[in-house]
Amino acid sequence: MPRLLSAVLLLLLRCLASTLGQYELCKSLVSTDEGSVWEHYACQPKPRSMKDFMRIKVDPPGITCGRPPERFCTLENPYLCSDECDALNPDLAHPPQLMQDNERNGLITYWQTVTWRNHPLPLLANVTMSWNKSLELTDDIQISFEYGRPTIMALDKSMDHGRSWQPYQFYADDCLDAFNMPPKQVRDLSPANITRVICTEQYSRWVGSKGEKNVKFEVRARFAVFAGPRLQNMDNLYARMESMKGLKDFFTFTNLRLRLLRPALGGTYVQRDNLLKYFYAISNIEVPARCKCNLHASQCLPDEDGGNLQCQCEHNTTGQDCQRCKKGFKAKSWKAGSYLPAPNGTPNTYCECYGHSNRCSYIDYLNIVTCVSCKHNTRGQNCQHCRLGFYRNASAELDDESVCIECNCNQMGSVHDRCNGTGFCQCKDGATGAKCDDCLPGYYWKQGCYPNVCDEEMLLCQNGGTCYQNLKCICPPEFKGVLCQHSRCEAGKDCNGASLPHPSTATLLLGTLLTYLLATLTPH
Ligand SMILES: *[C@@H]1O[C@H](CO)[C@@H](O)[C@H](O)[C@H]1NC(C)=O
Ligand SMILES: *[C@@H]1O[C@H](CO)[C@@H](O)[C@H](O)[C@H]1NC(C)=O
Ligand SMILES: *[C@@H]1O[C@H](CO)[C@@H](O)[C@H](O)[C@H]1NC(C)=O
Ligand SMILES: *[C@@H]1O[C@H](CO)[C@@H](O)[C@H](O)[C@H]1NC(C)=O
Ligand SMILES: *[C@@H]1O[C@H](CO)[C@@H](O)[C@H](O)[C@H]1NC(C)=O
Ligand SMILES: *[C@@H]1O[C@H](CO)[C@@H](O)[C@H](O)[C@H]1NC(C)=O
Ligand SMILES: [Ca+2]
Repeated sequence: MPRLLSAVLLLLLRCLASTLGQYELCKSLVSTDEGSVWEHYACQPKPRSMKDFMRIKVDPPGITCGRPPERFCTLENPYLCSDECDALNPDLAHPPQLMQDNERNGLITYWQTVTWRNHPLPLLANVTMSWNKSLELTDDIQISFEYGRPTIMALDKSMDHGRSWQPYQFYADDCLDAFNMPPKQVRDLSPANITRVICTEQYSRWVGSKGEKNVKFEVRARFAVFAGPRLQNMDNLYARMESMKGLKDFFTFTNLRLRLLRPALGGTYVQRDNLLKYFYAISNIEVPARCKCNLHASQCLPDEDGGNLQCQCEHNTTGQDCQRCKKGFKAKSWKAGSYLPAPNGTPNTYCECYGHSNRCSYIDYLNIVTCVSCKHNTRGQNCQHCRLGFYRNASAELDDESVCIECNCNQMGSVHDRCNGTGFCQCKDGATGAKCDDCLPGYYWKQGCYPNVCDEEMLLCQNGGTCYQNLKCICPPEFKGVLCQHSRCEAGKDCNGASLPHPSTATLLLGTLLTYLLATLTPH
């Protein structure tokens, strides 16, 4: 009964976990026959708007409008130049923080740059967003431009806190002209090249400054390639995250950078006589993401001092991204959790490969996660067994490189090259010893063990023969047979009439002849 009860409890718990949403629970107390124990699951924090935690920096210095105060015009009506930007007047200032504020009462607030007074020098601006935390995109990045979207811009990302950068997506009204790239859309991408960096013309063409304000980095459309159009099959996406190289990393970042390379032009060429209508203005940057906690935390909270996000690590891990083992838990190598197997994943506090592999893979039809390419002659789901032909070194830990010792079975003496848990090989008839390189009594070794032909006990050589290395009897000339048991003069044959092949026989005959001659010649 208690077993049934605990099974029911476990089932209830799993249901609860699934109503909570996937991977929201890191562990739970489960009753079993042995009392209450913790069950551990792969877990991740909920997505949220990361706008609230980003630090924004704009470059170059002086790019923000209003110092000194200036006028600007609109693209639709170039003669309407009544708008003003003044950094010192709160009602007319357009500082960078207006890209991340929470707008109220329908009042749109925006950061605005200086106008393109220096034409034909390009009007360039960088907007760099930093979080000091690894994040994973969960939905589209959306940048809202007032007064028209740029005709050329690039989105870059960094995964190492700004030390190195890589392009994320290019945007232009003419991709070939601006970046020498053919225009693409996410829907042109196949599952295999979904992480390709593309240039898109979708968000850069002139549609009127109020027509469409948003520029997106499409996350949802990329997820949909694996999870279906309504993202109904997230399990499939998560399975791909585990198996497809670079997929998880593609959505991971610590910093983003918008490089604004040419402002909206109103659908025509630059009109040099009115450069006050060319500038950039961004009202909002939406970055829906979750903290990357390597599937070891379900909470991610700002710390007290810096306001930096910090995973609340479980599974005896620690670090900003739960990327290390806690002190005292170093015996096991650290490992990220896995989304697999569905539905609860693996916290990987026990999907260990004992240091013999650094790759796990999901086997669909078995619904298990297993180590792949186990090294050091190990094998098994956790590289916890020795390969055939090897046995476990009893004095070595499982994560020792010399945990598996070669059986070294003698090829001639053993049935096959495998051995048992203590290194004993399986011997052929007559062979013995741990490696089967010895013979049992009554057998001799000659590329394997063969029954003795002769010996000093039971299989004695007869008629004066001598036993040579248990292999054969060396018989006196008159005898033959395996044990020299047959006389050469048997069955009434005339031994004397035989030819004289042997010098010793000749000597013998000569002796007999001499004796005979002497006997007849000597007078009695
Ligand atoms: C923007 O960032 C890029 C890449 O780091 C840099 O090469 C460029 O000079 C920056 N542009 C401005 C206007 O600061
Ligand atoms: C970034 O985060 C790390 C780890 O939480 C912290 O030690 C460091 O001071 C932070 N840096 C900044 C600039 O906030
Ligand atoms: C992605 O792959 C598909 C088919 O494999 C190909 O048609 C398409 O051009 C590729 N896209 C890019 C951007 O390379
Ligand atoms: C973490 O360490 C504690 C204390 O040793 C242990 O009881 C617990 O089972 C560990 N948790 C995991 C997920 O390994
Ligand atoms: C067995 O493991 C011990 C401890 O690591 C090591 O010193 C020893 O050499 C290993 N034995 C063999 C035969 O490899
Ligand atoms: C291996 O075989 C040897 C010899 O038959 C035996 O003494 C030993 O107990 C076996 N070891 C195991 C682990 O089966
Ligand atoms: Ca705003």
